[in-house]
Amino acid sequence: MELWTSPTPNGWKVNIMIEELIEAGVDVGEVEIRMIDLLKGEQFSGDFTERNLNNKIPVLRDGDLDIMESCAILQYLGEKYPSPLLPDGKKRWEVIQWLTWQAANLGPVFGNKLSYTRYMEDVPPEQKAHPLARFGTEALRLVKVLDKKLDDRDWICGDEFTIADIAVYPWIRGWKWSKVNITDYPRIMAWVNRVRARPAVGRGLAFGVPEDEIDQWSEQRKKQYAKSGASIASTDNLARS
Ligand SMILES: N[C@@H](CCC(=O)N[C@@H](CS)C(=O)NCC(=O)O)C(=O)O
Repeated sequence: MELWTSPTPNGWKVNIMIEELIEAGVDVGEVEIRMIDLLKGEQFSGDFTERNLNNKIPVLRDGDLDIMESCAILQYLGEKYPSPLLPDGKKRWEVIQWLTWQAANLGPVFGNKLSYTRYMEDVPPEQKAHPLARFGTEALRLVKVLDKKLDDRDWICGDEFTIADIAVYPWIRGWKWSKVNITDYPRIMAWVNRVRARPAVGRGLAFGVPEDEIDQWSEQRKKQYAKSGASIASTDNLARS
């Protein structure tokens, strides 16, 4: 398999999934990772567009099959390599619902909140006020939903860690960067620590980041991410596809 990706929340989901499968004893074979430089706009190259018309990482190639959308990739790998990460029967439908909840709600809302918080320095504050309030309020509503879901369980869908946890975690762990305050939710803070303590999650998060910066970026890396984020969020970039 080949993974075309970058060290970002949507990218890390797939690195974590591969490491979790390996941890579960699955032989996933050789996975060649190709780093896509989003600042240089490599997601708009002809090669990339052939694999993903939507011009966003991550993309997984397996034989002659190209799969875009991080949550579709998690489901694909979960089906290809059966494990508790994607359980069978009724439980599978709970996992698929929460995977879709992440893709349709948490990811876009946290992504927009992050963009207005960190990546739009050239936009006057009065123009950012409404989107910041809108996405900030909605992000906190989603945090409350997650908190309720974690009421009586260690993992989002019950006793087992699944691809739903993998999909949600990279966005929630970045709460300081997106300035969505989760500290009023001890159940979520405890879940974040539980997920982070998994050895495979640590290995997945190490993709593209020096080991001593996995949990705390240096000032230089923050600047690098801010620059890359600003270029991705710019309207010129959005008009390129
Ligand atoms: N819903 C997509 C979102 C993918 C996405 O937004 N990827 C970002 C990085 S986290 C990207 O490639 N951005 C480049 C761009 O927008 O030009 C998924 O989950 O895969």
